Amino acid sequence: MTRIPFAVACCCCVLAWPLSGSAEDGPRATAEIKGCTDAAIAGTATLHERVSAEGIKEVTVKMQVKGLKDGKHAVHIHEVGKCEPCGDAGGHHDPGPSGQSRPDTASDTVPATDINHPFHMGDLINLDVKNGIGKLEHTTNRVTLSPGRLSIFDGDGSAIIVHAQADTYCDEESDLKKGCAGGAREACGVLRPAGKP
Ligand SMILES: [Cu+2]
Repeated sequence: MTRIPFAVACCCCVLAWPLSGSAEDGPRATAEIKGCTDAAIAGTATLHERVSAEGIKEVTVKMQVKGLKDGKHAVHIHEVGKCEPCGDAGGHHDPGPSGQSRPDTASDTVPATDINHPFHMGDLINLDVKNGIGKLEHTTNRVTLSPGRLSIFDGDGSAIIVHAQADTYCDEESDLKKGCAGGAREACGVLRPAGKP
């Protein structure tokens, strides 16, 4: 006689998500944030794409990170889904067609002619750290999680980087100088597709 395991019948229950979303709900992503060198830095980032009434894809980024110094820290989506070491995340996500991923070139004798910063597609806002807890919530329509030219899930993926200092949102027309986009890389997380929470 063949017996069917009793537990198999229950596994479908967890798939019954509450109907909190709408037809406009898009994909989600997440990243586990870790310090580049300091193991005390840790946190998470969650990203959620929605489609506006006009058909614009908007991605809400939420982050919480502990272990950073109080103050503001630059956050960007970088162009490669690698964090070990943090330098492997490359420049700022900026698929182009005329992208220049390096934000600050003041030390160059011949500056790049096409500096997009602070308008790289992956440029976000500063993480604000108070009493050791950093928080960020920001909605951008410069990137998508779904496939397309601005998708963070291109061939080599993307990572989210937290820098040691604030992004001054320096612009080549006025105030580019070394470190103005946040300076050293302090924490990093590889962005991965995620299901509903
Ligand atoms: Cu960055």
